[in-house]
Amino acid sequence: MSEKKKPRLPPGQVLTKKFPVLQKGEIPHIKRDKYVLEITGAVENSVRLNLKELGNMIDAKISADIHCVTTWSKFDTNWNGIYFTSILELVKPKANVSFVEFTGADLNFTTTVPIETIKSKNVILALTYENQPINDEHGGPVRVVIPDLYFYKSAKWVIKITFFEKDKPGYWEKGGYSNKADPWKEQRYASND
Ligand SMILES: Nc1nc2c(c(=O)[nH]1)N[C@H]1C(S)=C(S)[C@@H](COP(=O)(O)O)O[C@H]1N2
Ligand SMILES: [Mo]
Repeated sequence: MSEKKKPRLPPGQVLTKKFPVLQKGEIPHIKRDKYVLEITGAVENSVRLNLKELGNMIDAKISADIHCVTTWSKFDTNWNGIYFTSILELVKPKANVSFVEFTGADLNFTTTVPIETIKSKNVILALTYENQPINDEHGGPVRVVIPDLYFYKSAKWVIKITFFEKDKPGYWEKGGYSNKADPWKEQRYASND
């Protein structure tokens, strides 16, 4: 008996070889030597880390297929960065923490995911794309990569990570997009949840 194999392209998606650039507004241009990431909220140990400190924490390398809710997918994108399990060890979230929020430098952009999501071994805080520092268009110097969810959950230009006890709707989520965002379940809109 052959097991039914999961297709590589989620339902309703179209494969592209290009790497489209997508954001709600203007592309922020962050000075690499001024960049600071604040990690705070319901944690024992809030931290502020510069790019050099983050670079020293790199411990992850992933190859991921990514899926945008506007229907493009791209296979085999390669990123290096930091596992969130390493970040959790550093900041020590309080016992009742259940969500994490990412804030982009394009202010007002936020997105949240359950804390379980970021413990996955294919979810990272990325510092390189194809072994080069991430450019401004794709969210440099630091972005999130969560391949298992529609790509709007993968915040670009992350300047703040906040741990919460309760969820808070993010930018696209407030606009009617799914808070769960599972491409395999085609959870594009809140009405699909
Ligand atoms: N800060 C920030 N992150 C963001 C967005 C945004 O508007 N601002 N858009 C999201 C959306 S909808 C997508 S598809 C991806 C696009 O990433 P890319 O431009 O590297 O392809 O970024 C996500 N992260
Ligand atoms: Mo998107």
